[in-house]
Amino acid sequence: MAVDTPLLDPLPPATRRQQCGLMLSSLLIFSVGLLTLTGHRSQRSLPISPGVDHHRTPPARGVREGVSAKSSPGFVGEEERVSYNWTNAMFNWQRTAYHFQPQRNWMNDPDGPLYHKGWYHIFYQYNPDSAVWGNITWGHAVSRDLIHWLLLPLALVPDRWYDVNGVWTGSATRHPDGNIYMLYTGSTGNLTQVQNLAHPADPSDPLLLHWAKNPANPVLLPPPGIGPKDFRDPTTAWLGSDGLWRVAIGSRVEKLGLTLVYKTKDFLSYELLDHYLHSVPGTGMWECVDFFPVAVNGTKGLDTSAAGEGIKHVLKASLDDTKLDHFAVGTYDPVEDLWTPDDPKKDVGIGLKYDYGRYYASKTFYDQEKQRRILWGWINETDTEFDDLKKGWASLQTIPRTVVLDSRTGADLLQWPVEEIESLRLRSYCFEDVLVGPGSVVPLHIGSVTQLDIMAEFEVELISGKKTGEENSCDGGAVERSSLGPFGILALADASLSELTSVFFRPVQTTADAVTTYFCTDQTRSSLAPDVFKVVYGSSIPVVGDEKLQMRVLVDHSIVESFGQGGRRVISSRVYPTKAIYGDARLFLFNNATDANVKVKLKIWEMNSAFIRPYPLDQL
Ligand code: DQQ
Repeated sequence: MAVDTPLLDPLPPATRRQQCGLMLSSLLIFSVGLLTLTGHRSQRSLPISPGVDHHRTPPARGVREGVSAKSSPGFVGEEERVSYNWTNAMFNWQRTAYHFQPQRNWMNDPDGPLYHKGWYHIFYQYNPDSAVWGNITWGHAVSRDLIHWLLLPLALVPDRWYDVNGVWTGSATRHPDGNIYMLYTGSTGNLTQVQNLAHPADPSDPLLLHWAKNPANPVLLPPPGIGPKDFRDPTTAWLGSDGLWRVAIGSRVEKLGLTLVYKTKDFLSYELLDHYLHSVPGTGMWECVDFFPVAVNGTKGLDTSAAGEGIKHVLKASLDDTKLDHFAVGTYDPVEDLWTPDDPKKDVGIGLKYDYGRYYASKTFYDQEKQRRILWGWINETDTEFDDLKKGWASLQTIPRTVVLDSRTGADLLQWPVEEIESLRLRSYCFEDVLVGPGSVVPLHIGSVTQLDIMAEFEVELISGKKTGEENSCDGGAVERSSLGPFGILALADASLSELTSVFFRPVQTTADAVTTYFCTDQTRSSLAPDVFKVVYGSSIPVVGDEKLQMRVLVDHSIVESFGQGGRRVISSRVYPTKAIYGDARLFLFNNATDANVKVKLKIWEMNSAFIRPYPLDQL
């Protein structure tokens, strides 16, 4: 494969790699890049062309069993697709290097995260037998730093009548007396969803290797009026001033998405409240509800039971209908056990999302060691299950993110990769004041670009009169030009720009005095393969006061995780390039504005791989 075409190779070698601290004052700009960028729009659609290697999409098993379909959204319902001629080298490249994933097979939701005696624990929905959803158990891993992981034996397996069809999602509650209560959903032989309780067999074991199911299981059955397949995913419990714990469980009544609340003293017997914590018409089944306090001011996380002055509460639901995690910030009344959104127009399911990309079934926990709230989220594949079976694995977890209320807007959350990820940073490169003119692509000559942590800051300079009435969304992708954007980075691009994943801002002059900015990821050209899902993701993003436009992008092989304005908006994408892999992957800046220059400041680190391997149990 050609490494550098004349188009991209005019920089003298001395300017290619600048160690941090040196200024890169000028870079050549290639306006032909614009033509290259605009010439591939047709790749956004994925026609099924006649070919020899057709395959059948496996039937969605999750729906039958009462949970979301687990196939890629673009492929559900399609009977046949063309299969790309993937090589083992391509499949091997897709495996991530510093995101958590088991060694093989299928993983979905994070479960019961907690910190215990010096170890972070993550449990996860896991199929030990295959790379597709089914036969769900709880995988288990521990870490000292949330980055390097040691895989432990399965924590919970479907071996009782009340979970024989799957040990589904659940949450941990740490009692002030030191006990851990693990509540999880079991799917019974007739697919009824019930709630069960498990305990560490030996709470003094830092690894929490063995788990015991409570003899009183199931501790909760679907209440009257709730469908047997609409009752799942208990939250971490929070303690009320009456000394009783509250547990929330997601459900629906027809299209009314809702959260039930139970009170309990001992996690064995429960009283169902006669009202919902909250409900939103038209939102359908709420899976994986999460409910937690955030400080109005300050950067510390709060214990799940914190309530009162200076505290807001976040309610999150993973919507079965949208396959996205929707949240709202609001006020919790701990006496009435009611939660009210601050802005009813941005209620759960109709307002903000944690992540505008491929992201679902998230869960937070309070890290009492570092007084922070940490958010885990599941990132599924967007290729076909057929290819996942060939690869032998599917899906990963995000880098754990701290989550706090955005004190500048008062209405958003800020999600940010835990600081421990910085321990993976290797060689760094600084680029100062890179000028990218309208319609230009600028190569960033650094070392390997498949494992990166990129911080970029953009200043926009309008070079002609203001224009209003232009495209006002992410929908047009990186190729839809307007006077002020889009501009950003092209990650995982090949030298000829036939494959690229763009992460960009699009400021739009909505009125003579106001600019609305969008933060977007365009995957439509991320791969030449026809059998992967390629869309444009994104959202408007508040830019407050004199803030510059800032993005952080974590590139880790087939995942590109992007944070705009300090994590006010987040987009996670899965991408499967065929050419822009290994040493043939490149990184570029681009500016597709018609009437603006952008000046870019970048700091980029190559990232080490994390150790994720089995715990050496024989050495215990
Ligand atoms: N995954 C679990 C369910 C949950 C769904 C089953 C969300 O408990 O509702 O694997 O992805």
